[in-house]
Amino acid sequence: MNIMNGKQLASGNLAKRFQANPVLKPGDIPPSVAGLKVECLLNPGVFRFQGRIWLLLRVAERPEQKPGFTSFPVLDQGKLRIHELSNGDARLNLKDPRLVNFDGADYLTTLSHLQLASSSDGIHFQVEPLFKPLIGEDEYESYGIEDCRVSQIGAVYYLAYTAVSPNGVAVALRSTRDWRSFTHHGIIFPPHNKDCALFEETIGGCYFALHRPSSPELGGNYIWLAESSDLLHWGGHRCVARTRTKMWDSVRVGAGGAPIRTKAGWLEIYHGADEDQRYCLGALLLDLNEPWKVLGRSSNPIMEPVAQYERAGFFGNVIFTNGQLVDGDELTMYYGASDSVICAAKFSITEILKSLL
Ligand code: MAN
Repeated sequence: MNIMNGKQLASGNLAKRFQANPVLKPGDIPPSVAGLKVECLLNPGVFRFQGRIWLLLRVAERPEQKPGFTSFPVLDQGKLRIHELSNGDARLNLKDPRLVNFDGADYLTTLSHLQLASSSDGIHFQVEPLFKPLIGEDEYESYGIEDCRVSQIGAVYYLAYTAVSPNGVAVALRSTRDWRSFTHHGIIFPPHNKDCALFEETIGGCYFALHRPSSPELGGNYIWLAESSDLLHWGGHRCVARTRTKMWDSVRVGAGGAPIRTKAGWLEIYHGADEDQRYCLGALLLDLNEPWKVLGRSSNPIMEPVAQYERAGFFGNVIFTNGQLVDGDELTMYYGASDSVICAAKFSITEILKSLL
């Protein structure tokens, strides 16, 4: 049974939230340049390195908004440029707080980069100013880089993240051994694609990735599986999880962090959103040797946005994860709450697996 703020939660909720939530919020990090404000700190990648627990934070910034105007930053050949539009302009559409639509073209309200923070206990994090932030580097990243999944394969950390630009929303890859020098491999899944989680070991000699292409006219926002011999060139595409009408994941689904090896199969925590853009978490269980075979899937969410910090914020009613730590049966999930702050919760892997039966 889960108790939060004295209230008992629905049985579908298996999460034990940290008392210290949020563990990081926008005020905990200075803006990357004068004139910008950190609007949201969210959706961290998670990994262990040199005996510590690390988060790769998504830092979303924009200028302080002046009354009557909407301004947002973009990168123009690596240089920061601010666009400013009058709110009175009939061509401006601000319906979705994450997007600026002007004259039919979409921009993002914030520009995101990635910054490292570390901790000895997984609760108290310090931002690591000596580690350089990762920022958008080329024409495919000029609207920023977001929601990075970190997968460790051998001694190499692979960073699969969302690269946003006028070319669309795509998945790009960088890799590092020491978090100081990086190899930028470019786009691995072209638009529209995001939510890419690389498996941390090969299966039958192949690398595997979950990813989320979107097919707007026919089809939808579904989780696909791909395989590769070098992590750069992907084929063998298969759709493994579609949205489900009238359920909590009826409009979009997308993978969370790297799939977790269990005796029962690969456990993948994923997000699902419904018609009201309410983002919950559920689980998928994939066959250990044939990961395109789905052995189980949550009928009810394992975690729903019910805490105050999950219900209200930059984009309310959102729990979004792209990283976790596993220690025996204990899974520590880090997540963005309401696209505003970073929180954490613990789960028992056994309890998640039982809920799939
Ligand atoms: C999309 C992405 C995420 C974000 C969610 C909820 O999936 O933009 O970064 O957290 O929407 O807004």
